Amino acid sequence: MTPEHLPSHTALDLATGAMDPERAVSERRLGEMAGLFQADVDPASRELVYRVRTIPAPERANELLCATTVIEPGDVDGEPYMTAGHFHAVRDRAEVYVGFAGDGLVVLADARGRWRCEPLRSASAVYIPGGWAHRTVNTGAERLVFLSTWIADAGHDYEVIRTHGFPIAVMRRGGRAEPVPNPRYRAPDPTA
Ligand code: S6P
Ligand code: ZN
Repeated sequence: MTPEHLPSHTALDLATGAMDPERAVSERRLGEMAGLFQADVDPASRELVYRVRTIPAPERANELLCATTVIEPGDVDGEPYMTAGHFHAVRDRAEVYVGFAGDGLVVLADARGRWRCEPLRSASAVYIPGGWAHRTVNTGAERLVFLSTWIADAGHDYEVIRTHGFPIAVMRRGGRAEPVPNPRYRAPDPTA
């Protein structure tokens, strides 16, 4: 029999993404992101790029997972700090992001190579349809904080993004962050 999942409450700190009660936190350091930025990064770098806190739920299609992400301000040779980016392992699983603080962009791409860039900031929501890979970029000078909620059996496929990249990269040019073509992008096989 499926175990019962009971209601719960979590207080959210909109400025920091912290949760009460505190939840499992995962951290991504710059060195672990070598190969994702346009420029080389020191694989030994322990600099914090982002932190994710997730409210636990059974990873079933009838449940929702929910997490806060906090991306630090910073950049690698003009490319702002960002998340690794992923497709959902179950490709058709959708997701919603709600911005709490800071300024950012969500870069989205599908297996056909179509892409979009949607703004993410306080009081904005970005809808991520199934089949669209997503990466969040902190284009501001402060922390970017947002909430995400997604179908709990979605899982994460980081490998396609690590090996193929996104069609565009976000770069700072003349004081503003904008999408530019990614010369290293390789379109994934949509039939795979
Ligand atoms: C999960 C959702 C977010 C990201 C988080 C970190 O489906 O999209 O919670 O996991 O923003 O990004 P990434 O690409 O490292 O998972
Ligand atoms: Zn996701």
